[in-house]
Amino acid sequence: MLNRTDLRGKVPSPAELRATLPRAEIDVDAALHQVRPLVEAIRERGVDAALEYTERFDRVRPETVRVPAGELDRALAELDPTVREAIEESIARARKVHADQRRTDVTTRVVEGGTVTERWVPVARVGLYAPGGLAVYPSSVVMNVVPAQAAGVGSLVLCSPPQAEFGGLPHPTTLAAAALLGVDEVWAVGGAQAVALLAYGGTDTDGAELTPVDMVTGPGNIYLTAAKRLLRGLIGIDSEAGPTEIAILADETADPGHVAADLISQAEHDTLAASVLVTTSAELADAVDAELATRAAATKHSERVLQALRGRQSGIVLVSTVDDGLKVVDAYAAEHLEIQTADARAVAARVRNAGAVFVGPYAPVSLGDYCAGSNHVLPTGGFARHSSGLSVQTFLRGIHVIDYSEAALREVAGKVVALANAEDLPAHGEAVTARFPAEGAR
Ligand code: HSO
Ligand code: ZN
Repeated sequence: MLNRTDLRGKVPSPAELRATLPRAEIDVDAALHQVRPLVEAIRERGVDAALEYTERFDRVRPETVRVPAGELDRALAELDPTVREAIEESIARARKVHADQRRTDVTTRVVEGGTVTERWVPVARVGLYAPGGLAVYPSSVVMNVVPAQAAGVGSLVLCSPPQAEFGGLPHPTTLAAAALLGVDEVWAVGGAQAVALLAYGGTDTDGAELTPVDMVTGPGNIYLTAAKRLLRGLIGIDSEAGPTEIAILADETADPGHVAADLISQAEHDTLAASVLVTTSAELADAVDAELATRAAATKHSERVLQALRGRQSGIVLVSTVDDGLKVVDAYAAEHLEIQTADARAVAARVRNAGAVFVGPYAPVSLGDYCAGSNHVLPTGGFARHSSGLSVQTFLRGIHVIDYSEAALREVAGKVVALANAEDLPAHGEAVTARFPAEGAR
């Protein structure tokens, strides 16, 4: 079922590995051309333009783009109690983890009378995006909102596309999740339009104002990603989200049924989703393949799953040792990495590149998607080599506060002048010596 790459006895360098390992190619640049006029139109004509694009792409035109508060209450009242309890559990666990991520301000006494403090200040206003369409992601509402709230972001607005079948409102479970999280500003706008409207702001058909945001986070399709890329700078963005990836590093101790179920779980997201097994055991590889065949045929989204598993982005990589396997998964830098080997904890501790690591037989990626307490907005496409998933840190800025006394400045004045002169920027030095005229310079 899965493509095989045999690296037994010969693991190439990380750079070579990156070139050979399966990975979906997503051409965001191609989407930029299509998104640019849309962004321009929304900059010029705000909500009117956003509604035109909404009609074209979502085939529905909401009466007002701002979702009336009563609709949030209604969605919550009508939410299935079992789902409500599950969302509440997901929120509670995520809040626990994210509360511990809060940073405290640190003051360093550099010299007597001279301190530098790093003050962590939340972004003032953030736009969060929850996709609609094919999938409904109330869990992504949780994963975006919880860290922003834990960081202390004062103003949060959620955007999600309007759905024709819900009378031009976003999906009711998305609205209910927002209500449970205490987010009361929700706008029914999706994709690239949402990012542009959040960045530029606008006036609704009934006069309600959308105040521009400082930052936009949340996963979406390639057009949304293109809009984020175009507007980056005017607004801050999280890392670009591509199709979901799961890599599993397993040895002969892994249960092939579990491995197959986990590979399928992420393949369910998208035909471009990547499911990669890296294993030291050819027997396990065969057994997983067999399990995949039966399970993929039986699962609800069979067609999508099969396409993802058969795609060039998915596959099995055979290696000689767990050490070699670690080299492979580090080069791949998966969004999600499961370790299903003997002594999984020790192996997991050696991983350098992954969005999140799931340790041992009882930590499937689906647990992390919903209820582990960890965040599920994670770097894809190998970005885990240099980026992290969403966290409280995403929504904080560190401001350096420099506080020096006269004596402390005097003590280092000569060094500043020397560096200024070395850079041929003497006015920099003069800004210091001007404070000490008695010392001879001005
Ligand atoms: N696995 C996805 C998140 C998700 N799964 C949402 C289910 N719902 C990307 O980490
Ligand atoms: Zn998932």
